[in-house]
Amino acid sequence: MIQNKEKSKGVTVIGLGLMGAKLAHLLVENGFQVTVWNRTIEKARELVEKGAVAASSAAEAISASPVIIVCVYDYRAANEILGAEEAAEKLQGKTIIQLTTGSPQEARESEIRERQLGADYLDGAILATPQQMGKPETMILFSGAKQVFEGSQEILNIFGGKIKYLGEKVGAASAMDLAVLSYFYGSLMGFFHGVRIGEIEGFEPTAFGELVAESSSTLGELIKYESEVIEKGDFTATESSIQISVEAVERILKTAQQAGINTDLPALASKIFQQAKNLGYADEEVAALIKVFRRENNETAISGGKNV
Ligand code: FVH
Repeated sequence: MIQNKEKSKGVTVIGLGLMGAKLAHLLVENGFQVTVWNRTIEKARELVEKGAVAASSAAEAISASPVIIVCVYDYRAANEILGAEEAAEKLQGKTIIQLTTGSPQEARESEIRERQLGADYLDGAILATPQQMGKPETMILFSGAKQVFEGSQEILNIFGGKIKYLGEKVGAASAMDLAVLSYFYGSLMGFFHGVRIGEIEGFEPTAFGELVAESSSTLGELIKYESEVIEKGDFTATESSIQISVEAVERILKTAQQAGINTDLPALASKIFQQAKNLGYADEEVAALIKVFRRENNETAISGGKNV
């Protein structure tokens, strides 16, 4: 249980968009003394009605609390806010918890800049939507100074049950966030193609959506196994060979071509698997596809060029 003195120290939230507002609401609901600022201050109204204090400027909001949570559209916006002269001079001795989505390089640059202004800095990446926040399964990744992470636990635990610290390399949280999003968007492209296959065969999208949801843990286990194969570097076929997948993606591509539906996804998958076959990995475990992704001039190899 958070001691009242911890809560009374207060927290500032900068950015009251869909996510920032949710973070502020969670803090208010858990008894913290919350100061908020947003470029469009009207967004603070509901929070003020619940007991938050709306600062008239970002500088005033920074002055109000020892911990500053930033959750705005991108790092450019964050840097504009924190870098404005009157705000920057208030950062001395503060702890900045950056929850805006960014790149590992932006995280590294931010840590340097904020430390130069005398602030502690922690970089975070939220792997959930606003409505999923504050739940036991909500995952947020953090990286940066371990001492700052440990000192912020009471606040961070308000936002979710799976608070993961990835180490002192401050770009780690953003890197893993981008990796998770790569997997997410790749799966999403596969999902949309699957919906189209279902639709041409008379299935509603929800029928397919339920199948995906029910099979997600099995798929997750396979992905985890293949990650272990990649790490070991022994690509002896044990679960599923690349050749099996070459055939499978060809079948998906042919089905799409015959049905006259969008072929972008299966065409891309087929190109990459064919490249693996061209490189002689057909009889290896499907994880061997990583060797294609690790190559440089992919285009030459994909087109079956000599340089393979
Ligand atoms: N929403 C989600 O599902 C995702 C989940 C994963 C993490 N993201 C990241 O969280 C950051 C904020 O996202 P958001 O959903 O709150 O975004 P919006 O609702 O669009 O609100 C954007 C806020 O940023 C402010 N803002 C934008 N540009 C500026 C600027 N130049 N100067 C000052 N503030 C700026 C904007 O202010 P206003 O338009 O209300 O005046 C909003 O407060 C984001 O990095 C996600 O990737 C959320």
